[in-house]
Amino acid sequence: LLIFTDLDGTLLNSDDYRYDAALPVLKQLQDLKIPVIPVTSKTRSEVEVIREQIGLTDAFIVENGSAVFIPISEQNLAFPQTQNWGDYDLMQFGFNYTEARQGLQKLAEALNQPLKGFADLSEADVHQLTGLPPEDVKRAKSREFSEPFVTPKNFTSLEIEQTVNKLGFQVVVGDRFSHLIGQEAGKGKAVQWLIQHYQNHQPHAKIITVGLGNSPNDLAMLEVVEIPIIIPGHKGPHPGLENRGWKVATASGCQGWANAVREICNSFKINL
Ligand code: 2M8
Repeated sequence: LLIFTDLDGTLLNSDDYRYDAALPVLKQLQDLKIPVIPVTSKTRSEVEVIREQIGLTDAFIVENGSAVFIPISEQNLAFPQTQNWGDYDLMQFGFNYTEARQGLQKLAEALNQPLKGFADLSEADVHQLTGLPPEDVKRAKSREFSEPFVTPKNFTSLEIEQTVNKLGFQVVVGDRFSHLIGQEAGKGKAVQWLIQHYQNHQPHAKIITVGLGNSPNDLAMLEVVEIPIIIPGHKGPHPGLENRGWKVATASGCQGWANAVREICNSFKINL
């Protein structure tokens, strides 16, 4: 079993970023050596802190599928195509941050509209927009591959997407923020790449992939796993994820995550 999971609104509650209800399940998964792989809009620096807090040790995917970080201590896995990045093997799909910033400037020109990226926002602005505590704001602002910007209200998602694509970038449009990422990046691509490498390492194993997400920016990930699970918000599943026949967890946030993962594991006779 390989478990791919979004963080905000999925493993972490959307309002208070808590994860306590999922801790017992996470601990059991670690004991059973079942990898839990974050797949998130967050930065490496943000994910490093969360991994440490919740005891995750496996690979993780950051900035909307811009990069996969594989801890070098996982010596047993040989990952070609990667480069060394501190304590990790890095597989980069996206641009670097300077390129993402240039892309945002081009987008602002093409839309003839000033746009505010994370680098243009003060720490106080980001705190106000996200509710993240100050030390986490710093980590959210330390981007390496992509730039989130405040979604402009006077354009449709389609208009933003079409303009961005013409400029040679991709955009993941969210309610609050949109994320400018490289054309080769994406949660689906990064997850597929990582599944392939786990499979290459264990060619005879039947690897079953589970994905958990709560928003349309998780679609690409949910589409490439065998068992996609939607974590609903307080008012139910996000409208962008409805009518796909996918399993919906019985609660929102970390409680829903824990319930759903426990149920899936039990269905494979892994008793949590
Ligand atoms: C941003 O990401 C969220 C989704 O996770 C969003 O687009 O609303 C990112 O900047 C991320 O780094 C940050 O932690 C998060 C905080 O809510 O906002």
